[in-house]
Amino acid sequence: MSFVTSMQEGPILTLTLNRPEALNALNGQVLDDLDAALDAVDLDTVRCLILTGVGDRAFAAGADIAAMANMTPEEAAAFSRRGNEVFRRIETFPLPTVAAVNGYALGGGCELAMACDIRLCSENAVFGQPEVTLGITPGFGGTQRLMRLVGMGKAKELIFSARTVKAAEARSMGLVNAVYPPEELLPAARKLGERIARNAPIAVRACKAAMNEGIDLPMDEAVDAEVREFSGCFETEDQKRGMAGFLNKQKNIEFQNK
Ligand code: CO8
Repeated sequence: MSFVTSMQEGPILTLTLNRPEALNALNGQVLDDLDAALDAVDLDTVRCLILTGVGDRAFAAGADIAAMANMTPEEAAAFSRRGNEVFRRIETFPLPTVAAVNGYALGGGCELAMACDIRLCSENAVFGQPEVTLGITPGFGGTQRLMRLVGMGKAKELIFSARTVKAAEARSMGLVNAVYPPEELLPAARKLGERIARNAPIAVRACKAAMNEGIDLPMDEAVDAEVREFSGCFETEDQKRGMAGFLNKQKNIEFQNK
């Protein structure tokens, strides 16, 4: 029995955290199941991953506090490393990822959403890094990704104060891209996924790689990453298909992922 369910509809694969009794809190098993679900992704047919939580209360209410309560510093380091490893795998996964945040995204839940490329949320979503109320720091990337997304000053305010933010404020600070009524969240995420899926898959992956790499580099090196990814597209059939299609005034070009 896995804590993560996978469902593929056409080019969209939805991974759903499925531990409702603990508001999808992340323990070692959930992290392993998420990792295994990524292992099983068919990169030939899937064009976009959606990550969400089961039910309408939580995306994930954090790392599992019961599992962490009696950890030694060594065990805590191993748990933090494992979470960071899986979340970094999501961040660098060779497909675009959309977090559909359907309720609480606290602590590790907020960190999981931030490891995705794009965040959409429902009107009842609540984001935050409440770790300091538990006597710990964020440990699955929160001290690093929140400031990259919303700026250092806002990130420090939220992490030091442990203040949670509702959907509208999360949107206004750029933590999420759009807010939907709960029943419209997954359809909106799928619609975005389908729109992405219509584009040349290798080019989309190359954009992700260039952007992920460039954000941590000085601009002169960052543009080198762009040159590499851009020129690499010219080895693909899809570049020829896309440009010939434009020149021939062809509509709805079907890309081959080649
Ligand atoms: N861990 C374990 N169990 C949880 C968690 C959690 N993070 N969140 C909720 N649950 C459980 C509750 O214990 C409860 O279980 P039970 O029914 O057996 O008592 C069940 O889920 C339902 O929760 P509530 O009854 O509390 O539901 P409410 O609607 O009253 O409240 C809240 C919802 C506000 C989300 C509340 O559950 C809450 O505050 N949860 C904890 C939020 C939090 O502090 N998250 C941060 C955790 S720390 C973290 O994520 C650090 C990540 C880095 C780790 C580094 C490793 C070393």
